[in-house]
Amino acid sequence: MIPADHPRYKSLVTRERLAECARQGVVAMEGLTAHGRGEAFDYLLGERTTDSARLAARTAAAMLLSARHPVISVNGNTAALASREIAALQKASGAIVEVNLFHRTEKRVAQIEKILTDAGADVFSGEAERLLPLTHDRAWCRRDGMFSADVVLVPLEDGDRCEALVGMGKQVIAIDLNPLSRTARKATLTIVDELTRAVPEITRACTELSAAGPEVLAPLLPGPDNHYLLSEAIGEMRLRLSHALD
Ligand code: PTJ
Repeated sequence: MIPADHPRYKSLVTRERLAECARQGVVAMEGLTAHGRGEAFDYLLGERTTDSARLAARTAAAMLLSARHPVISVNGNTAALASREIAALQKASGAIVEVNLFHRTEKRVAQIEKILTDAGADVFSGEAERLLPLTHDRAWCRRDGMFSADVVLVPLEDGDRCEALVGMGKQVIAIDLNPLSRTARKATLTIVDELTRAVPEITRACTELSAAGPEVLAPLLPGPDNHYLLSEAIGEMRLRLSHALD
């Protein structure tokens, strides 16, 4: 039992949720180490959404709303931490939600699809094929889902698939707390922010931009250069480190 007045309450509850989901097999054991890496970078960011991440989230919203066939890719960590937030983003953006796993088993795919459905998402399931140019199991996706997408949102990605999707001519939006990762550098647009802060931020922007009408979308695209967004995130971290002991 984690006491609600613990100074690291949110972080500890999040870990507890991930550990429980790992015991059930929803989160891969490797997903726990991936989370730990994310936490370390979030410390450096001050565990808050920065101005550059907010700009990236708004651009991501414009990309999703302007897309012909937008897809949100979901893995174990994302389902464990943000399934309700993903369902809300789907409603606001009109994107397809599809499960895509690095440590893929049919059992995990079914478990994650159920978590998403229970949270209110309309999950694109059905026959998966080995369609992406990758030697690992992230190659499995649906022909009318991710394979046909023009814009793909990939929270907590591995760099390989991000690179493969970009190589296929798709626009890739990554959410990754590590601005140095291959994913962050290979994506079309990277939101350097924590998943559970970034997804609602994109949803808010989708709702606001949809209400404002299509003429407001065009000036937001193609949006800031990804290199600029990463250097702003690194700058924030450097600044916090330089004042760490003040
Ligand atoms: O569920 P599966 O089988 O698809 O596997 C998922 C993992 C996460 C194990 C797989 O995609 C993986 O190995 O990912 P990586 O290569 O470790 O990359 C994960 C990235 O996400 C790292 O750069 C972390 O810094 C970042 N990260 C971790 N937790 C968060 C995060 N970024 C945003 N929000 C988080 N909560």
